[in-house]
Amino acid sequence: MDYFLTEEQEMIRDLARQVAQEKIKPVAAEYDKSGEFPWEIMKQLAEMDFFRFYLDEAYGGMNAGAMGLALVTEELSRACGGIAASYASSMLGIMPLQIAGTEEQKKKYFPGFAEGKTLAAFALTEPEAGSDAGNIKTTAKKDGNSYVLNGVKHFITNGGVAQFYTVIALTNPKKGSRGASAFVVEKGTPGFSFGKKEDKLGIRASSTTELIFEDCRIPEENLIGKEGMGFIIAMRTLDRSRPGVAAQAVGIAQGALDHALEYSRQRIQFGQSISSFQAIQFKLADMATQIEAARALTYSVARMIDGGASDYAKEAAMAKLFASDVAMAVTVEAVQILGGFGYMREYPVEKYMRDAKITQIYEGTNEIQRSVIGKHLIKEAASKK
Ligand code: COS
Repeated sequence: MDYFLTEEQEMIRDLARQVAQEKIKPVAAEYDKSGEFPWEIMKQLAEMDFFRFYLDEAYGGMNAGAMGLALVTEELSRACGGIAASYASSMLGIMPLQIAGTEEQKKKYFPGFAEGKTLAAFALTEPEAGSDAGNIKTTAKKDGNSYVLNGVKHFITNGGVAQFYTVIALTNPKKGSRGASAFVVEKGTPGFSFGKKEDKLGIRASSTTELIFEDCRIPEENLIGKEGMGFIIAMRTLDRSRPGVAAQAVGIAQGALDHALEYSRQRIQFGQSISSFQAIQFKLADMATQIEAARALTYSVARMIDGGASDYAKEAAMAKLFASDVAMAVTVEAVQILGGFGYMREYPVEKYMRDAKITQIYEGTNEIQRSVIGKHLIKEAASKK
């Protein structure tokens, strides 16, 4: 389908596709097996200016917006969902600063990020605050010109590898989520350490760890926005990042379809290639149609964000929900087309199925996305009366 991309968007997509197919695809299985962080790939992406795409020109960026980020994330995911997650989570990490950071904070953190010298991470989730994000317990107590952080964040993508972390913590625990604030915390700050590294089903090239804060003192300048704005900043961050998860899901699904289609043309059974059987053709047709619908929705939401829409929470949730369900369904079908070979680690398709699963879970489970969409529908209906 022709999405009438601008020349710049086509250039970004083509470059991402080339890097993904030439540099990432050949090593995806290796990183999946070892679970090691793809430093070498991140270095190459940095050298090719990939960390500039999503930033404003004023800070060394290229202003490619949500659409640029979606195109890159999709292409990287088509080759490896885990490597794409490491890249996209870094963009997630800077979003709170883009939304509510001061000029000083942007000038401090963005230029190095644009050059690919630093990675970032976003830390909201805690053991008792997953879907119920308002139930965080980490505290940030004001003490003179500092805040002192105590608590544990878990399941943090880019944990340990990022140089700076945007962290949501309670400055007024009595107020619950309305007493939450956002901070930037640098790796190496005394009292800030990393706990266990998770051993995951999929996206194994990405690093997922606990963050531990024990009397971690940070300067008051590290507050992002105002005290009490943390939950809203976190929700607005997720509104922006969910189309990125949708793009990751589209890419994973497309990668699985690419393999299944190729295999079906090569595989001979009953004296002919299995692609000549209607049973296989119908599967391929459904997979391709679902992917295109997911892509169209994802790009539309990205364009809505870049077009300056003020509220896109519902549409972002729709894209994430739809595309991730498509990714799961398509990757399961891809394994089915490859049959016994699809089940073997020797073939790349089972990895796509494992990588797809997280897109239905992180940055808000699909049950949470349905709840966000439902609440918006009811609110919109009520406001029309
Ligand atoms: N943009 C701006 N403000 C928002 C918002 C959004 N998208 N969503 C909620 N808010 C505001 C509400 O307007 C409300 O403001 P007031 O306190 O001034 O009334 C406040 O935030 C609380 O909203 P709500 O009552 O809807 O919060 P809940 O505690 O019921 O939780 C959900 C809302 C479930 C949607 C939220 O907790 C969520 O998204 N959970 C999933 C978290 C997630 O995605 N985790 C992934 C980890 S991060 S990778």
